Amino acid sequence: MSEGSGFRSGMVALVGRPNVGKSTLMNAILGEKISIVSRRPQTTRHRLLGVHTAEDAQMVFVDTPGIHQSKKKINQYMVQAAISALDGVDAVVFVVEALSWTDGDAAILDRLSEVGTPVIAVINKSDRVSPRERLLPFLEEMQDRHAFAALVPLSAERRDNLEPLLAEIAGHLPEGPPLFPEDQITDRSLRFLCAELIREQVFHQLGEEVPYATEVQVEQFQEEEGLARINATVLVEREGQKAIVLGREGRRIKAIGTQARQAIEHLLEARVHLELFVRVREGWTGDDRALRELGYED
Ligand SMILES: Nc1nc2c(ncn2[C@@H]2O[C@H](COP(=O)(O)OP(=O)(O)O)[C@@H](O)[C@H]2O)c(=O)[nH]1
Ligand SMILES: [Mg+2]
Repeated sequence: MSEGSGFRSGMVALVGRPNVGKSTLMNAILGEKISIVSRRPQTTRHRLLGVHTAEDAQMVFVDTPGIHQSKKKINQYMVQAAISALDGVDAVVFVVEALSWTDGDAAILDRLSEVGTPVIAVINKSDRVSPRERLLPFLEEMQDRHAFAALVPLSAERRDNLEPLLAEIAGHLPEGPPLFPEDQITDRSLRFLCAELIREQVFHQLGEEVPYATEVQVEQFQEEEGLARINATVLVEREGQKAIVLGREGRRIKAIGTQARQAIEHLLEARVHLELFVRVREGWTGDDRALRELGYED
């Protein structure tokens, strides 16, 4: 990329309260699932980069855990990860849910107002609003709340109206060469993404508090001629949770493994042999050392 070619590149933070669709939006833009999604809040735990390279611009999205209040150590880690993602970005995409403005949104907007970075508001889940005119008063209220660089109603799930958002973002990026090779879509390893796809199934298949007490670690990851052999441990905090993850006659862990294997096969474009083990690590969500060992760094 020669100088003055007009190519733009930069970093874009995706922020918003839990469950508004930040990860869905990043996956929709990338056309590839790299960030896991569920109906429940706080599915995303780590900062994750998603690289979108177009003809004239490269935008590096920072998907973050949602910003919310909590006393639990692991939750504080997640909020810190979200807030530090605002450092040094060229634009912020603030995701809210159509027709739903909460105290949580207001608290985040307060923090964003302290940063000098342009903020683009995405009004997600617009597919739920019909007729479309019902959005207009909400858009007007949004306009009064902050001098947003733009307001973009869209549906991340249906990949509807993403283009205006991408054009808007590109306009805020400085001229410069790509930050990542154009075939790279994330900063995370396949190993990490596989662990996340297993964790996503825990979120999908287990109710109540168990997913929040669960972590997944890939112990072995071997790729050979179109076949990947993966061994992973599902960590929980207590014996009772282990029994739930295993399920009667091991049926639950088997179903988790089957669904996760399919998702991993899709990601790797290879056949996958997946073995899952369940282990108890007492109180890991409140233990600094355990959190560090499991990759929750400051
Ligand atoms: N109807 C609808 N649901 C969506 C849309 N985007 C995300 N969702 C759903 O909202 C939930 C939370 O999404 P997720 O991306 O995990 O939210 P995050 O916590 O902000 O990352 C999931 O059940 C998604 O399927 C959308 O555009 N329309
Ligand atoms: Mg998320």
